Amino acid sequence: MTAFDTIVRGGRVATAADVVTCDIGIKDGRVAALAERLEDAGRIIDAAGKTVTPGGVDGHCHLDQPSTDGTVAADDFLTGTRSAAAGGTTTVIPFALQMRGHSLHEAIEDYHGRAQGKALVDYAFHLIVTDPTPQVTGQELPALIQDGYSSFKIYMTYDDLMLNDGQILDVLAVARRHQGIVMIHAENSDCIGWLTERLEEAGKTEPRYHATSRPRPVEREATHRAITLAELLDVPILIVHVSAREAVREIQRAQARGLKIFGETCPQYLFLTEDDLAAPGFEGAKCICSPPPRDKENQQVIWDGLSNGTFQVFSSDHAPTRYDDPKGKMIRGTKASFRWIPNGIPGIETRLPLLYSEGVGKGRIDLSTFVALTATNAAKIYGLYPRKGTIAVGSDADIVIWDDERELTLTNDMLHHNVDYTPYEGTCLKGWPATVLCRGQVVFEDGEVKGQPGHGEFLPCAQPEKAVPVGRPVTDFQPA
Ligand code: DUC
Ligand code: ZN
Ligand code: ZN
Repeated sequence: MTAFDTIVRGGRVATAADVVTCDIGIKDGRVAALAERLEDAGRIIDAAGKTVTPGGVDGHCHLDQPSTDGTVAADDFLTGTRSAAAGGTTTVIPFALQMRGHSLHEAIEDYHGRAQGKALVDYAFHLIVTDPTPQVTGQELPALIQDGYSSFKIYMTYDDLMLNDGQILDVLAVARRHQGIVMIHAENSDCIGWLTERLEEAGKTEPRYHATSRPRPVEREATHRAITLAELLDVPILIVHVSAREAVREIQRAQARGLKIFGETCPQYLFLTEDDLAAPGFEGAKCICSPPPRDKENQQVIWDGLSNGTFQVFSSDHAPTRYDDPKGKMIRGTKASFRWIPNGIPGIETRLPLLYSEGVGKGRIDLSTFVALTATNAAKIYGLYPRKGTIAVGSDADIVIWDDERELTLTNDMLHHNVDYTPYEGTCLKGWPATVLCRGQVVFEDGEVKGQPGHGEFLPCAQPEKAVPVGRPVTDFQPA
């Protein structure tokens, strides 16, 4: 019997707090020791000169999620978690969607079935609440929070998902009373509907008009309203996939007033613009997501929000539909109005490498901020910390060893999802995961997925950690 199953030797080990050079001793899937030098293991992985970070926690992705328009999600729990592992993500938190007229328990049961035996990495579930009946808010939700489903997303847009303000307050009240965390998709539905009709009347139906139909004030208004509702009940919320600079300012203003408002953003708002939706022919459909990508100046505001503490979480919002597929982006043909094109882009595998290369590599954020944004804060907010999101004695041995010197041009061929494109095709990056461990097992190594379907375990989520920092002084914040 060896003291350790595996030792990761001599890496530059980064957590959200520190960067130290040390050995990591792994036993029974957990970190058993951190020390200058450890001996006696079945396997030694040489990480000398390499950066070592906690496995990523993707706090927002959609896997095998049914939709009401007939489109089919391209990734299920097998292909989605295979892609996650290859990109350094060892915990995913997709959504169990409540269909209107159905219970939350039905959604949970359905999702466990979808994940069972398929996942290569660990997973938890957020709920999507679309029908907050008295039974749901009075009984189901409080019980589910206790059972490990402590986060729930609600929508302010999409006809089949959205809640009105009274319903949002009902859900926020449950979160306050039972210490759940509500994630809010903030866009003003009526404005989008009105603008969409005007655009269609004018014959402006190509993919690029998706962005025109969801301009930045539409996001700002809903963000402001969501914050107001949370303030009324004095309850923390997390605004998901923040894209517009005006929404960023609303969050900063709220944080500066001492409100516990968390912000999440995604790679698409750093690397894409609305011009990508204007690609020739129907190609712009590949980059349709909501909220839409904005302009170049806006990208800088999102970078600033990552470095100055406005955003706590950097997620993929991986929402995979194939492009050249009658059940995908082309469901209504290439002449259909933008309104019918399924929203969402793939990104579960590219999330970490994009931020590592362009954020850490280019000096926009430091390594500990990278770890906080991609792993630690999501683990804290969703009640998985310190089991997930850090490298500490007792934590799961979820570890990424980076090949810091690898230079590559991203192509869809090298990715492991089941989508026929990546919006980041041709992007030049430096740094890619060399070895990825999930609970001590190698799930990705030397460009090959080594993980086994079924290795991934379901993780019940505790109530959110209160210790996630928000409202740090924002240096570029100017009160309007
Ligand atoms: N927007 C969402 O709200 N969900 C999935 C994809 C998208 O673009
Ligand atoms: Zn959303
Ligand atoms: Zn989403």
